[in-house]
Amino acid sequence: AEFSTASENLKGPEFSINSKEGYLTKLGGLFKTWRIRWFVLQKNELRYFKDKFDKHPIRALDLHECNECERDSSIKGKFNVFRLVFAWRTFYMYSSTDQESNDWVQLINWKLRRIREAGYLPRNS
Ligand code: 4IP
Repeated sequence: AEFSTASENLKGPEFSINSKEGYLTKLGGLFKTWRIRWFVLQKNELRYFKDKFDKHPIRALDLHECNECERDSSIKGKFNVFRLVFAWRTFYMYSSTDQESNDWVQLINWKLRRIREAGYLPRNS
């Protein structure tokens, strides 16, 4: 299904209160470059796009496979960072405000708790 990103008020029906989208600056994998990307969290999937109007995500992350999402203060000179830990990679990203990062971390953790409560444990590798 499609949803409009043109206005905050024009979301499709699947874009519930448990969804979130916005710009985050993320760290590259092997090559450590910070890039601004459009992130969309829907159901148990976090996708990021090169920009807001792209149809195809750069990557879709399945939260079933996520081990942890926490605020992170290990990166010098970057504020509001949080990390998303998978067996195969840890993603680092930050938003422009402390509140915004907390909102992402809280919503993702709410989803992670629900996944755990449903009995799902991430694979080790
Ligand atoms: C890229 O650096 C971007 O940071 C990519 O992020 C990242 O891929 C690449 O990681 C990194 O090399 P340049 O833009 O300078 O080429 P994005 O995909 O958001 O554009 P990830 O895996 O983080 O998406 P490696 O692991 O491919 O080096």
